[in-house]
Amino acid sequence: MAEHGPKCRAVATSGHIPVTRRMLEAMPDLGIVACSSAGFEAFDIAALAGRNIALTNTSAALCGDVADAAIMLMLAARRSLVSADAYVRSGGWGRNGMFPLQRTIGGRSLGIVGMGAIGQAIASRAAGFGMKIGYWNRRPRDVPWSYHPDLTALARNSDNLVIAVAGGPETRGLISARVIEALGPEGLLVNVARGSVIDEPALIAALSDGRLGAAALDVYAHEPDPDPRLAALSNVTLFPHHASGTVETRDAMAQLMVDNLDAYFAGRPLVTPVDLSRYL
Ligand code: 8YV
Repeated sequence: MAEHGPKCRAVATSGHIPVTRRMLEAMPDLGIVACSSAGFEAFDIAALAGRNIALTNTSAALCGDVADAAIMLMLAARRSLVSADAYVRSGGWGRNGMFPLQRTIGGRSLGIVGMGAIGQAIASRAAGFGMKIGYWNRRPRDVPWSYHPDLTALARNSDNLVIAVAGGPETRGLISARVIEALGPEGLLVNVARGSVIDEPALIAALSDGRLGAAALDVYAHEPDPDPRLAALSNVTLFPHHASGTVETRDAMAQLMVDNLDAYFAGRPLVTPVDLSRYL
């Protein structure tokens, strides 16, 4: 950094790699950090804002596939896709009793935690399944779904709860033991946001003793080595932080990062700038 930093005007990176104050100090001419991910909780936002360095991200490119993955996880958990697949492969179909009946999602309630672009994409898909949709957000949004200012009450009134908020200190542990308890023994918790949003020890305890029905997780407190107790639970469906992992979306994310850099160097308005003041 000491050698090359002074020549850098832009940084292209992923949100999972820290951008620290010390790194920024080594780049006195830096004008933009173009992030290839939606999340950027590893970045020192105060240090970026203090220097007026622009930040761009790619949530606009991935919300469709992440919303699809949330619905996929909800259906996979509710319809026992993983154990059904194992059941057919085992050759035991029709020999060891019937495969158990599952729970429908049509007409059931869905609580969405976070009504940004991803939350809205999840809601419009869930509406197609005839689900009753409520949401929690820091403030109400101009959407046709019912707003619940109290997250615990939303969980209590939801059969399924999907997390779609940004990570970072503001949402750390938002899905607390109390919220998990409110979702209850028939409830399903789906997380396509960040592992840090859930109190994971409380989640594991509730899943283990039946106080929470099931969980379907794309993200974990520890990646890529999630708590092994999660993999040991039959009421958990696991996905390897891959909600945006399609050829089309990863291409679109990379292209959006490049488009932002092009705009910056051409002196045009950035395509997807992040309003840093929202994160200070
Ligand atoms: C990917 C994500 O895991 O964009 C994000 O914030 O968490 C995911 O889309 C990641 O960006 C790929 O590196």
